Amino acid sequence: MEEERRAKEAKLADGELEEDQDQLQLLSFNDFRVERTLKENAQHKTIFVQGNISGRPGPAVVILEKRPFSAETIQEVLSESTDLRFLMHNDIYRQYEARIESKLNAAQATVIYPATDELIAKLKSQEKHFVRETPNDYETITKPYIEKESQSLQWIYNILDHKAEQERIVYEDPDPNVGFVLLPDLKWDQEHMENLYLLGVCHARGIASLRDLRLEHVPLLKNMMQQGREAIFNRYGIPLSQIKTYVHYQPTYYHFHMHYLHTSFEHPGGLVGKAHLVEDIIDNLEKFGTTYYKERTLTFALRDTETLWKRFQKN
Ligand code: G7M
Repeated sequence: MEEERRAKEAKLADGELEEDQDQLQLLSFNDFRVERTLKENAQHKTIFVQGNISGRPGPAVVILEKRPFSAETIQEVLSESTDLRFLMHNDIYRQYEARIESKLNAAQATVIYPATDELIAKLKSQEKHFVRETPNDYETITKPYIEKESQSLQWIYNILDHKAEQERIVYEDPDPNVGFVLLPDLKWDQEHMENLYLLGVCHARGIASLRDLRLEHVPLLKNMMQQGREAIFNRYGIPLSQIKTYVHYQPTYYHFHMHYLHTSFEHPGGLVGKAHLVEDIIDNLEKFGTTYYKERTLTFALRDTETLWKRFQKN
């Protein structure tokens, strides 16, 4: 299964195969059958569902997230187009269920097909465990996992080669050493500035993650952080001091990339045990030397369904 996927990826990279998933253009969820709910979160107004698309083998995952209200359309919401169903009255307090017309009440839907077992395991809500990864653990446990079992990087290569999401690019520096592509993260609807979330993907290949960063990468880090923030300010008007930049360790995808979020957006990916501020990374490399991340024991959280957690358990 894993070998098949890698062989297909190699063919795709060589242009021998047309990307058949590109034919999957859904107009509704008519062909989608729900199998199970992987995770739901009332606070974030999200649900992660595993199911099947009729006529297509293997599982698909749908992630639905209700979009926040926006000041621009609130007058349209608070108009005769919204029906009110009375729920209760007490003194000055009245509660209704508001039935808002569908175009003002949209949800963001992300469809992942075909969804790998590893990705499903990652999305499924599970207990988290902290792991302390020594440099030796990295060589003997994490590196073999990255080489054999980590998620495909095809979507990243498609972005860098302008084969996908080309029209969404906010900024690009084509330099092969310090250059990168900046574009909206899959999670952002590009409308609500308080949820602003972009991704910077470097052109340089061979930096799998934080672990591989050395002093020679400081110009890349500074360039991605500074130019990325300036591009966000130029496009969206968010002050530089309100854009936080961090990288994940462990990431899901092992091609170096940076997350850019509005400071008001407290995404779970920004928690301790996952997020490393870019300013701190630069400082550590400059003050403590090029092998800082090579020699450190790094601590992070993994879900107990993740393959990497199982690999750490075996050792
Ligand atoms: O944990 P890690 O640092 O690997 O996070 C990867 C980020 O890439 C997440 O924030 C995802 O939402 C984002 N992402 C994943 N995919 C598959 C895509 C994609 O196809 N396009 C874009 N723009 N972002 C993606």
